Amino acid sequence: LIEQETFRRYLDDLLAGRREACRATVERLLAERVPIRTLYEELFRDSLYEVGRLWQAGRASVAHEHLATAITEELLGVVFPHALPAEEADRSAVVSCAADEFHQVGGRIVADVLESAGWDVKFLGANTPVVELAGFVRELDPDLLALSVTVVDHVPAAAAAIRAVRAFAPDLPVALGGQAFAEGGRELVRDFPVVRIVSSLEELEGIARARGGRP
Ligand code: B12
Repeated sequence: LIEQETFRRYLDDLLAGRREACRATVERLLAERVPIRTLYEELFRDSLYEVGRLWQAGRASVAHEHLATAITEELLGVVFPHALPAEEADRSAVVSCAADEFHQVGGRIVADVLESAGWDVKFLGANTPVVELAGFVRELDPDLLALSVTVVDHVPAAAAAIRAVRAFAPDLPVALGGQAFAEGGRELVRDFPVVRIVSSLEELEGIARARGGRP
């Protein structure tokens, strides 16, 4: 849905740190009524994936990657008011990254998608310690816990969080997602009940809209 040319220009602006130009592209796409999910996946996600490839190839520096991420996080805040729902779903979720996981953009998108489906969402961001996360879930008693994991080595920390939460909420549905599960992370959480690995925002929206909202 997003034209190649628009994407390339946005990526150039992002790597060069041209915040206003990036914002103008996003505002134009919003005005053209490009679906929010398309912006999340085809613009924000795919441009950062490309930044990652450039970085890995030595063609973008860590500073440029930080710049690109900072602009993206700012733009998520620009898009969010356009994603707000007409009615509330009377469901709540806690969304967090696993302990040690610093990649937080995906988790934030997940939080915004649930919120735009009418859910009441608390997003804890990157690197939430297991004990803190469990304590917060106990306090809030949400309908869903969603955990984001990017690096496969952090899947055991997500598993530890699920174990800690299971001690007082054995039936709480848990949704797991992020790049770690595209590459081997699945094996590490296979034996947990009521845990579902969700691989797309479309699937997440389906869960959010389903009656009862249980994965
Ligand atoms: C920005 C970035 C960073 C930033 C993050 C800052 C921040 N504020 O988030 C910083 C500098 C901290 C960083 C650090 C590191 N990074 Co980094 N980083 C990236 C980069 C360029 C973009 C990440 C991103 O935001 N992607 C865009 C988001 C939107 O995509 P996403 O997370 O996949 O989310 C989508 C889906 O997966 C899904 N989703 C995500 N979570 C969930 C959860 C649920 C429940 C659901 C339903 C869906 C879902 O929804 C999203 C929308 O579709 C990636 C490149 C890449 N491929 O992503 C590398 C990348 C992830 N990093 C990488 C590496 C190696 C590292 C470091 C180990 C580097 C180092 N040596 O220090 C450290 C690890 C730090 C840590 N402890 O976590 C590698 C990972 C390789 C691997 N296979 O493990 C990548 C792939 C780069 C590369 N090509 O090599 N990084």
